Amino acid sequence: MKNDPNCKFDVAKIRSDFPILSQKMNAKPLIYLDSAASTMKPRQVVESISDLYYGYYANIHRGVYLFSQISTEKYENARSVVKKYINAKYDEEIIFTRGATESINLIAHSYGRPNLKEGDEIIVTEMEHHANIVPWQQLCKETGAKLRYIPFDDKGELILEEYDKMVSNKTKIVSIVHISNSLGTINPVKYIFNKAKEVGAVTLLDASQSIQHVKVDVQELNCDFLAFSGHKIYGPTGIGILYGKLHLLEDMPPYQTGGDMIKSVSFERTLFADIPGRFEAGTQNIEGAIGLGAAIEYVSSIGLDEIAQYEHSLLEYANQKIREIPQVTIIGNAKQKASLISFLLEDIHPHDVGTIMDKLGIAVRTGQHCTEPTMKHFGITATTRASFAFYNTIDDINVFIEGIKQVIETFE
Ligand code: C6P
Repeated sequence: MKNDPNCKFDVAKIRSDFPILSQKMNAKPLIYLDSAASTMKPRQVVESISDLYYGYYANIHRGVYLFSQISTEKYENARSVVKKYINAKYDEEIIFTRGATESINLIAHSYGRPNLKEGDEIIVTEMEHHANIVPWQQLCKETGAKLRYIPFDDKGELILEEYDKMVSNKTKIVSIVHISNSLGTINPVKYIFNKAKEVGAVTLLDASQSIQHVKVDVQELNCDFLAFSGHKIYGPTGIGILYGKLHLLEDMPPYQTGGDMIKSVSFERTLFADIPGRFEAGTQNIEGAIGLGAAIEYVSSIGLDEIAQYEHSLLEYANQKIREIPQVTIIGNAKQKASLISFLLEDIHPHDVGTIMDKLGIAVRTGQHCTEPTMKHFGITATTRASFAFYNTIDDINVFIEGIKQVIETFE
C-alpha cells in the first residue's frame, strides 16, 4: 500500500474512522501533525457520546429508574476498560479526573500533604511538563520538602548516574514523565521506579504521551500512581485518569468534597465514601468517561504492538527525510524515541514556521510546549514540533518535508 510503510497496517481503513482528516484547512488538505497536543476522535468515540445523549442519558449513581441505571453501568464499564488496558488489579484503583494535570494535583494534595515533611525529597526529571513540576513545587512550599530533578544530556537522555546518587532515604516521591512531550525521549521508568522502591519511595508515572503509543502495565512498571488525559488517546477532552494502588488510595483524604463522594452528612460531621467515589465529587463527566472507554476499546481493537510498529516506521521515515535538510537541527536525539520530532530551522522563529505551515494546511505545534526547563537546557525558547499518530501516512510526512523547504525558501 502506497501510504503504508508496514503493509499489514491498514491506515486507509483507520483514516476512514476519522472524518476530520478529510477536511481542508486554509483550503489545503489537512495534514495533522499535532497529536501530542491532542488526538483527533474516531467515529466510534463520537457515536458512543451521541448514543448516550440520544439514547439513554441520565445522571449516574442517583436514579432508580432504568436510564440512570444504564448510564451508571456504561460509566462504570468504562472504568473496567481502563483497568484492563493498564493492567490494574481492581476497578476501584481507577479514578476519573479532568485530565493528567488534575490527576497529578490530586496526588500532590491528597497523598503529598499528609505524608511529606521538611527534609523529605521529591524527584522529577529535567524534561517534565509543567504539570509534573508546579504541583510538586507548591507541595514543597507547603511542607518544606525539596524538589530535585534528574538532569538529561544533550541528546535528551536522562543521566541515570546522577539519579543513582540522588536517591536516598529522604526520597519520598519519584514522579517521572514516561515519554517527553517536547523531546520524544522514552525514559527507562522501570529502572527508575525499581530504584525508588529500594528506598521505599512512592512512584508516579506521567503517561500522557505514552498511553496512546506503547503498552503501559502499571504492575510491571512498579507504578504506585499513574496519570493521563483522555484527549491524547483519541478520547474526549475534560476527562482523565488517575490510577493509584488500592492501599494508597484507601488511606488518602478527598481532593474535593460535595455530592456523591460521601456516605453520610450531618452538620456535625461527614463520612466519606469508599474509593473510587471519594475522589469523584459532584456530577461526574459521564460522556467523557464513556467516550474514553470507547477510545480505549478502539485502540485495543487495532492493537498497541501494531500501532507502535507502524508509528515507529513513520518516525524513521520522517527522521531520514528531515535529516536531508541541512538547515534543520533536531532537538532531542535519544536512542529510544517516540513518534515526534522537535526541531529548529536556523534562525527562523518557530512561530513563523508554524504560521507558514498553517497556510499550507499543516498543523504543527510551536512554542515551549509547557516545558520551559527543557528549553532552557538547550538555551532556546521554542521549537517546532511535529507529532505523529497511527492515522498519519508517508504522504503526510512528504507534504510536511516540502512544507519545511517552502518555509526555508520564504526566508531566503
Ligand atoms: N501536553 C502538548 O502539546 P493536560 O493538559 O492535563 O491534558 O495534559 C498535561 C500534560 C502532562 N504531561 C505531559 C507529558 C503532557 O504532554 C501534557 C500535555 C500537551 O504537549 C499540551 S501542553
